[in-house]
Amino acid sequence: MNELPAAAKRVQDAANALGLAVTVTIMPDSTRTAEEAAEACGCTVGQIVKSLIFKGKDTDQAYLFLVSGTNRVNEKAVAKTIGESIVRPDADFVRKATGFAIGGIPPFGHMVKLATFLDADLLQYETVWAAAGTPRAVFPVAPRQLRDTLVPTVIQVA
Ligand code: 5CA
Repeated sequence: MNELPAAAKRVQDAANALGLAVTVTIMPDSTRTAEEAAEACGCTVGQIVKSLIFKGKDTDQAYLFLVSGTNRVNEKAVAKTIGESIVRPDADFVRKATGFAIGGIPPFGHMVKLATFLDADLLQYETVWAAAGTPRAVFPVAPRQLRDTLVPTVIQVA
């Protein structure tokens, strides 16, 4: 078994603790953006899970959105679902809320359990790929498995 970088190992350990049977892989090329990840994983951009952190405008609470690589979160529409306006935080807020740097934010294994929303569009795929702690670490997973493990709020984000 190959040695994983510390941040990727934390994601693998978190998956194991959740009982989610996935294997974190280090790619030879960058998976920092959804486009790069799709290229590296040999899948479509839609099959890439973007793990996006938003910040509640009133509460400063961190919200995690697991979004298909081809979708953009409609912040106004989503505000209605969660009950407050959301804004994109800076990289520092993201690092503090998750314990990971942008480009490698995983869908779980954060410092604290985050309120989590899953893009319903991801559920159409057999397999999707998510970031696993570093800008070259990823894992494939059945989106239904991700949903059943994390029990997120499934929403239409776009
Ligand atoms: N590893 C890839 C594919 S899984 C990945 O993590 N993609 S991502 O989309 O989930 O993460 C990058 C996201 O971070 C982008 O959507 C981008 O909008 C956001 N981002 C990039 N730079 C900043 C920044 N300085 N502050 C806040 N958000 C940022």
